[in-house]
Amino acid sequence: MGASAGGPARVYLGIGSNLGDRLASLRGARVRLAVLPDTRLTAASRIYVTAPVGGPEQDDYLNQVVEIVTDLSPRGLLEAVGGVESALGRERRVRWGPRTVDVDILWYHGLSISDPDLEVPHPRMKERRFVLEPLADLAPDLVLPGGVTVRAALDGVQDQDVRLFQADRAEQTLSRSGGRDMDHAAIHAEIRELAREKQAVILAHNYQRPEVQNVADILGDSLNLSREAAASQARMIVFCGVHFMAETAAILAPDRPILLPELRAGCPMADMVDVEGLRALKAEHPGAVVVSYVNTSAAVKAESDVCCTSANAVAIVGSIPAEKEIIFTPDRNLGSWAAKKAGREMILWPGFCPTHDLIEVADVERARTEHPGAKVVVHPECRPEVAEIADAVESTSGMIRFCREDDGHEYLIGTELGMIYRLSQDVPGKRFHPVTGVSVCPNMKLTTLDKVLRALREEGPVVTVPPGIRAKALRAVERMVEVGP
Ligand code: GSY
Repeated sequence: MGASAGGPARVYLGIGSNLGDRLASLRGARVRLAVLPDTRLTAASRIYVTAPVGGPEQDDYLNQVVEIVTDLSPRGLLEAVGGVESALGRERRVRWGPRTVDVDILWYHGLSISDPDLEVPHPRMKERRFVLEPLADLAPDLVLPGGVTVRAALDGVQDQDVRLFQADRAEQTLSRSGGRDMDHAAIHAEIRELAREKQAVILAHNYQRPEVQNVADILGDSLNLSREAAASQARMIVFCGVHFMAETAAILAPDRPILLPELRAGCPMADMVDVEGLRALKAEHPGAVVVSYVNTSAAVKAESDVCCTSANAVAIVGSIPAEKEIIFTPDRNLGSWAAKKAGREMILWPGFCPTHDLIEVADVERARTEHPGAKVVVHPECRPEVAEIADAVESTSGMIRFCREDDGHEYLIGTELGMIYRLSQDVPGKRFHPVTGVSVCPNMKLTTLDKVLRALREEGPVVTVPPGIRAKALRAVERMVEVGP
């Protein structure tokens, strides 16, 4: 358990190296820290070249500070950090002298510990520019013992020799492997650094690759993320998801660039409904209310009366006056589930999500045999006969809530596979299995860490929505919000 009863602890670690391939040692330390149990590496400072403080004549150090968020206790972390040091060839704890790597716990969630082998905050950090300079990259306003901030403490140590490490590290590491097989932790650190420099917020959908989920500031479903985009103070928004999601963010946050790291990441279900076809259906049913799932293009939203999500579809459908006809687009599965729950008949557009529609009753039955006692939780984008035999039908955010609050321990999840990772992170201590391993959305998986880094560097590709369409689409989204969350 971390320091705070309320959640994981934020920790700053100082990494130094002045022996062997110093850059590789820093990278190795970041990689290993990022994969410690119950730990996320959330930021990394720039790297500094620093003259050795104390000891015999020796090479300059490379120094860096990283931020992690961890559930490990201070002692658990100390032990884990020792393991990282030994794995990187740190042989013994010499007080002064060359070392392949040295990892110090500088600050642990504001805790104050004074034991012989563990002192936090680090007792000498206020006097060491090689610590303060990189720490100021991440947390200049962090208050150190004595009430002084990192920024203020730096003023007192300006005489020490500390230079920024000059090489363009991202360029170097990317070109080494052509950008393909670069390790996740290193690129993660580069992304976090650039996001901080550029004041960008990174949003990732629950179906994204685990390493993309790990690098994000905020995770969620498409509408939550778009709302976060609108509420955020960030200068730019990196949307790790598919095209209609970035469009929805652009509808709600038109004043900031919305970057979609992979422009080809589309949604086949959203593409199944087009403006002309919808207009033709509306002409056949004049007076019908058009309810469109957020998984539609901005142009289709602009043709719709009200939007819905998988979490609020039943409420939206139920809010429409009984005498009105309803056209529901584009998902026939979500539509028929919402119609049944709300007790309404609807004209269903014949679209579907190929990833969810692949899940069959036989898959549920097989999974139940393999995991007797596990509860089946499926997404309403699944076929009606699959939803029918499930223990619960929930949106992605609903799945997290359900599995957290439910008294069971094991669940079979019928949705895109990324959700298994999301659930295992958000609902620790319970077991999650996919109903079938085939539920992979190839579009969601197009976004990689390399592409997130490139999007941040190039500040593109940017997704925009023409103002005329945006105004109409916004009206449909706002109507949804008026009905409820
Ligand atoms: O305390 C960490 C190891 N170390 C360092 C260091 O990381 N940087 C600099 N500049 N000098 C150091 N002397 C020691 S010991």
